[in-house]
Amino acid sequence: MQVSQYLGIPAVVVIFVYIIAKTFQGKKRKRSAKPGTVVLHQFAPTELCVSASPPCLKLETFLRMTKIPYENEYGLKFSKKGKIPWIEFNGQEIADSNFCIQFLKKEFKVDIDSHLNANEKAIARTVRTMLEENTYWTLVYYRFFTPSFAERAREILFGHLIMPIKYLVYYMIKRKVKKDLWSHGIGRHSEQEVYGIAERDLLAVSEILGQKKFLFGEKPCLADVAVFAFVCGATLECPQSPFAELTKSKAQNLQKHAQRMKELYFPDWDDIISKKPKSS
Ligand SMILES: N[C@@H](CCC(=O)N[C@@H](CS)C(=O)NCC(=O)O)C(=O)O
Repeated sequence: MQVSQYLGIPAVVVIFVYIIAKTFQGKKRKRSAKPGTVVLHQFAPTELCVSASPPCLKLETFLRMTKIPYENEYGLKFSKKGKIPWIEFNGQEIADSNFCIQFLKKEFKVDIDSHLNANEKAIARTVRTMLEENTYWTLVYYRFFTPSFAERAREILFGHLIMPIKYLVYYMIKRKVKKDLWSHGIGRHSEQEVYGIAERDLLAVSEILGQKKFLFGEKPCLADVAVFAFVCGATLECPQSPFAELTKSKAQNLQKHAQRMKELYFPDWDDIISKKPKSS
């Protein structure tokens, strides 16, 4: 017997819309932070990663590198553009990690790319954009369409919801992700082709990095932050994935690079993940 037969379809729809609204809107959009402090809206840490989301981890690492005062607001409150992460600063809301970084660079007069020459800046942008606009989607594919990981993804994102709701919400999100992957184009390829794309992207980054400490020498830049964020999300968070395999074999320098970044900017990594702060 279906629930709708007990309650009627309109009641089921109303309850469902109510729960979804509560889940995604939160009670209060803005939180009060001290003037001059950035509020970073992002997903809560998992037991493996400070943030499983590359754009979130990139933005938090940038804040730490530049020593900009910030507070985390963990949850599923999406920006006006419909994505996470986003920031609030002195009453303003800025969406999209790259627009947040642009804003913060101006506001705090910081530039983590100032040591790069014009050619390096061009390569850095190319690396970051490839990881964020192309390789990222191979990770989304892995997370939502590898059965063993999909279960974990459901718990990470919606584990705090009650039993049937988390399955329902996850089912809807998975359908949306399938459409997103199709629209991007990557969703039209076979699994083998998708991971082939990921491998070629990551090997390109690995080649540029070579034996250097960071992409352009001794000092990390924003592209290093993007590499770090992607590698953590794809390997620490997904230890059984083809990405993790690659960083254990042909691209070991990427894993070492991530470890270096982690030691520099997240000495408290284990502390953060062991406390498992919850979404608000
Ligand atoms: N270009 C954005 C990408 C952010 C992004 O893709 N966030 C994902 C989570 S990792 C998201 O919010 N997805 C929800 C959606 O696409 O509807 C940024 O750099 O902030």
